[in-house]
Amino acid sequence: MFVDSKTINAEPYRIKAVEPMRVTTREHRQEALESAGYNTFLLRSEDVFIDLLTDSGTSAMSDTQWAALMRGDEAYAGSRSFYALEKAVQDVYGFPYVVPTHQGRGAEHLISQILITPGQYTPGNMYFTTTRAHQELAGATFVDVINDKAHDPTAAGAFKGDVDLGKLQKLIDDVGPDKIAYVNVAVTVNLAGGQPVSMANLRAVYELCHPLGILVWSDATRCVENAYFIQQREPGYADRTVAEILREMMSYFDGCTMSGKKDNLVNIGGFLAMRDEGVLQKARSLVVLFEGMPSYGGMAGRDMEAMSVGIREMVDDAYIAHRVRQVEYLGTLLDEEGVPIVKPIGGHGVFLDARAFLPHLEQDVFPAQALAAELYLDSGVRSMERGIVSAGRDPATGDHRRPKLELVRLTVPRRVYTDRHMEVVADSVIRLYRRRSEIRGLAMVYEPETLRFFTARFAPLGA
Ligand code: PM9
Repeated sequence: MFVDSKTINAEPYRIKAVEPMRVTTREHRQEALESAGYNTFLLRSEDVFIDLLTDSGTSAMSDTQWAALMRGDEAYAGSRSFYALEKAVQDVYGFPYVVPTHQGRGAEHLISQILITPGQYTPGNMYFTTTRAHQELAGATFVDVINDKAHDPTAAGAFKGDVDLGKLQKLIDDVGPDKIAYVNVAVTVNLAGGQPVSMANLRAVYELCHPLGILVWSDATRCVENAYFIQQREPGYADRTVAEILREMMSYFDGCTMSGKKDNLVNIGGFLAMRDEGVLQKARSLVVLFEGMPSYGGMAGRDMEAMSVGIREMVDDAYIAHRVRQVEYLGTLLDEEGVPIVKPIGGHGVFLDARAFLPHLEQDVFPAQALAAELYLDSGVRSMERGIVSAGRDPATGDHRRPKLELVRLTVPRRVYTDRHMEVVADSVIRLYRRRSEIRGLAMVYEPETLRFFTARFAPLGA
């Protein structure tokens, strides 16, 4: 029988090794949740059934990547594996210079230290936790210049990650180009629900900034998913390969930071890539201080080797189409039952709109955190809060930042789970939605100073 690969989203790979998962009882999960302080980050993974905490470092590597590990050159300096990585980045992203880092935030740290003079501004299309933290550490003030639709979970739009050129222009007029350290454009936008940026918008940002001498950098962490959305949605790109689209996207940037743990299909690693030799020299002197030699930057040779293979695999059209369509499948199952989710469905996960899911809970009792805890309790599915807890506190006022988006992210790891797992997840979320009025808020009982979402602890509020 003819099988139509456009309607049946079959995995474009066979499974060669399996990792058993543990089904637990509700009593066991209750205990585990209490000892984790109702924070899904603090659960032990062996207590989790389906782990949708993150798509970061959770990908399944291919047989070619596992084979590449054995080719890893662990020389302290001048490793062959570095040159394999450098060549892959040059070929696929188009940047001539590469500095490896242990993961994405290592690259964010270096570029923030290099490009920011204290007192400057770093506009971006919505904040990301680690990115903003490093910008603030270097003395910058982040300014959100994403279009308004991105803050509205129900607004339609093919490219809800687009920069609002009016907002960016206004900031430039208000503070002057010299006060802008660089513009940081994330593709896709994680905290907006994995929403993509259009090619037209990337081009327009570049055309606005370059004549003024303002640098434009990219957080390219999920740029392949973004390229796929451009192929599917933007006029003129349907016949272009994802690889071609990605090269064009990157041509509008002076450089990028990259968490290799996502698109690059590896479990650890990252890099900084750029066109300017001056920035390269500064990055090389800083990387020695914070990460390691410029030819390994905190990564083992074997990890650089596997990453160089992952960079080439990630632009396979069949792979990326399957990956994004699997996320869409999960979102559609929920949407069909009326569960409020961020729409359109993004590239790396489905985001539950906790405000609409739990309208009886004020944002200060952490509805998304409470929903993530409840989902774990119901089925052992682990998700992540992306709302008031993740947003942290305003350094100037000390008060909570209260983002419009109060979300629970169901993040789908790459090449790991099947559609049957997606059905189990959807089933549990739908069950919770039907008894949503019973879900209670939380109180924060321990709050660390930075990036509090990783280690904060909570307790349930009384009935
Ligand atoms: N993202 C995520 O789960 C990892 C944990 S949350 C801090 O989504 C972007 C867009 C990311 C990202 C990590 C990083 C940092 C930068 N930009 O985790 O340091 O989504 O490799 O990358 C996580 P590293």
